Amino acid sequence: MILDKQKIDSLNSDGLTLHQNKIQVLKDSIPNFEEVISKLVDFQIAIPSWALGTGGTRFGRFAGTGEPRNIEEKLEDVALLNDLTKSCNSISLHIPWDIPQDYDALRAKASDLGLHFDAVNSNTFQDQKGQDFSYKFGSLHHVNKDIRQKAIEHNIEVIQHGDKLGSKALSLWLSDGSDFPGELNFRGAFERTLESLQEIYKALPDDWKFYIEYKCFEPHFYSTTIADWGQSYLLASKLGPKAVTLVDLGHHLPGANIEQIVSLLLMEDKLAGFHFNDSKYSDDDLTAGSINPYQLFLIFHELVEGLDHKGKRHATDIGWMIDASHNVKDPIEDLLQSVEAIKLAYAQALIIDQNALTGAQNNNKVALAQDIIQDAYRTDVRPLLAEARLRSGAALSPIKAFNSLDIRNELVKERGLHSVATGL
Ligand code: LRH
Ligand code: MN
Ligand code: MN
Repeated sequence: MILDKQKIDSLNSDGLTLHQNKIQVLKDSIPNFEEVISKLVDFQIAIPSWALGTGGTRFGRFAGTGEPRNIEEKLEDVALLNDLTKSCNSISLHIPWDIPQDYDALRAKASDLGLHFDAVNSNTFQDQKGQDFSYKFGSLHHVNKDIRQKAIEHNIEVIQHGDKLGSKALSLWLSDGSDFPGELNFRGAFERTLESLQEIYKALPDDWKFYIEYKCFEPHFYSTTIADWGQSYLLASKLGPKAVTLVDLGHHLPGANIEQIVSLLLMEDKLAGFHFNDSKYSDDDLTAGSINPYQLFLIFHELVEGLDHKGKRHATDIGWMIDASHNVKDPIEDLLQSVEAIKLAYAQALIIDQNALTGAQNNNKVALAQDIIQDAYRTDVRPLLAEARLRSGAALSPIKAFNSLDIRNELVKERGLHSVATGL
């Protein structure tokens, strides 16, 4: 389904007067107003192919309706998201949940839709049909060299798929770990993982990055071989400059100060980027900003400050992606909410008075420092996002547009009620 631009324009004109009143207030009060708007226009967030169908949990999945049945339809869903927001112009594929067939045709379709391919993800956390070996006891850290080799080869194949599609990063989440004390020699597991990663690293094209994601637990419940940012950072440092640490917000122990982790990784040029989501307990994969929007804002505060300090570009020098999906919401609406929450946190961070904050910090004015950042956090920046969307030809209110244009029912008409997203 392709969105009719005229319908978006007509919805936008309905809400225009109210928007103009709201934006005027912000124009008058934000000194760097135009700079903020242009940064918001530039800021794009990749959509993971697996979030376009309902995610489910280990206890079951309640399928949605009109889910995309193949990569082409997944691209179409991302294009819908992008037409509504002009904030998500790429898709991240997961191999083998997505297996590209005709690379040229896929690239052409993506470019017709104004999209490109973000990082490609490998998968050695599941056995695939017909596989004559098992990842039950791990993959890249496995004690058996042949199984490690299979996992290495899979990652190299994923690079090859991505290369043909124009991706520039391999994203690796290694589920390898152990469930019981005594099961695993930690040092041996780490050394084998490093050796396996070195083989994969050798196959990376020069202009690629290698994202190494960490996760504190699950599917294993005693140890995980890449459990935290220290372990990922150690591997990334030993591997070389192309290897960097990926932060998935749901992959930390409760209470972790994620913003401080982000600040230090950025300082060391080792921050790959993000998998945005939110959680109350652990890897809940809830909509970004749905539980703790203040944490998201504090993370963006460190990002903006750190990227500016390094003279790096916000939009392109870090990999921004959503990794959230759930059982109960329409996946497109859910992703629209995540995109909105991420960009709100970014906008709030952009309007912090950095000079005043540095002054307060250098004079130990604790209450003042808190007030400065909370002043930005408590500003209603929703009209800034709406203005950025208006200027880029997107919808003033994406979720309202999704519902008034009855997009899900249009997709059901095309794909049927019971279509199931591949890989889920
Ligand atoms: C692991 C993880 C990882 C992806 C995705 C499917 O929990 O977040 O980023 O592979 O799940
Ligand atoms: Mn993730
Ligand atoms: Mn996860």
